[in-house]
This record gives sequence, structure tokens and C-alpha cells, in this order.
Amino acid sequence: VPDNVLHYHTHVVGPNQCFSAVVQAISSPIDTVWSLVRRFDNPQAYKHFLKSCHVIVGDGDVGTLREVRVVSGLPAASSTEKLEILDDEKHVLSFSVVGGDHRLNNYRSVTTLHRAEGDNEATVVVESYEVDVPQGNTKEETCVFVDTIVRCNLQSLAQIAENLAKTKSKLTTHH
Ligand code: A8S
Repeated sequence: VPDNVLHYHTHVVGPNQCFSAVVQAISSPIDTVWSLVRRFDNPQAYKHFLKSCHVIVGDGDVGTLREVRVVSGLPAASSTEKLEILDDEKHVLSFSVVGGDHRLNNYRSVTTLHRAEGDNEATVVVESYEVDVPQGNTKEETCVFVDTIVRCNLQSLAQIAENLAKTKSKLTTHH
């Protein structure tokens, strides 16, 4: 395990918080995956539970605030989120939830990308999070709910990045 995995994905949580992590392998080079993940102003490119995003303050650097609107059918309408870490060299992005109309108070996640060992065309994504357990729910219920959202996001990221990588390699083969 590269040590930055442990460094970025260690969470200090309070008694009424829970945390978890989701890992996704992607058959696409790290730069292609990163080009999608790093766009704090455009999360709906691969997060299909979001219907829109607008930046409130900032230009995509650390400190930028965005407001996302959530598709119907979820126990949420909107979320205000702050970019905490954006490291283009280490491929690390972290954001925290600072407001909005939903039940995930003090949500904070960290996403890191890693070159798959022995395969330059493949990437491993690790996304971990911490969050308050909402009143009336258990830690387990909260983790099941959030893990489901994060897993869907990373599966859709994989699909989009893999298609982008295929398109790029076709363009270089034929020209
Ligand atoms: C992310 C991760 C999560 C987003 C959650 C967990 C959220 O946007 C949705 C439903 C909610 O109930 C909470 O990386 C909230 O976006 C889809 C509005 C925060």
C-alpha cells in the first residue's frame, strides 16, 4: 500500500460519526481519470445524482464554494460544498459539506488516484469519507446510504473515463 493512501484516508471521527471507503479500478490512464475528478465546478459530469452545480465563490482552487442540486427521489435537495484539497501532482481532491438541504451534516470526503501497479493504462481510485450519523439512523444505515452513492459515482466515473481513453487511443491510432 503506498503510504499516501493511509495518510489521506485516515479519519478522526467523533462518537456520533461514521466513516468508510470505496475502491474502484478503472481501465484508463491516471491523467484521463484526473481530468474528470479535478473539475470541482463540474461534478455532475459523472455524479448522476446531481442535476446541476454552480460555483458561488472562487475559481476552482482550494476554498472554492459550490452549490449542487440533487435529482428528485433522494432525501435531499441541495448541498453547499467547499474545496479543501486539490493536488494536481499527487492526484488528491477533498471537499467538505458546509450547508444545504439534506441529512449529511459535516460530510467530508477525500479522493485519491493511484497508478495501478505494472499497468500504465489503469488507475485505482480510493474515496473515503466521514459524516455525522443523522438523528434516527444507525451508523450502519448511514454507511450503506453513503457507500451506495459513492460506489455509483465511481462506477460512472470508470465508465466515462474508459470511454474517453478508448476514443483518445482510436484518434492516435488512425492519424
Ligand atoms: C458526493 C457524495 C455524496 C453526496 C451526497 C455522498 C448528496 O449530494 C446526495 C444525497 C444526499 O442525501 C446528500 O461525492 C447530498 O457527492 C446525492 C446532497 C450531500
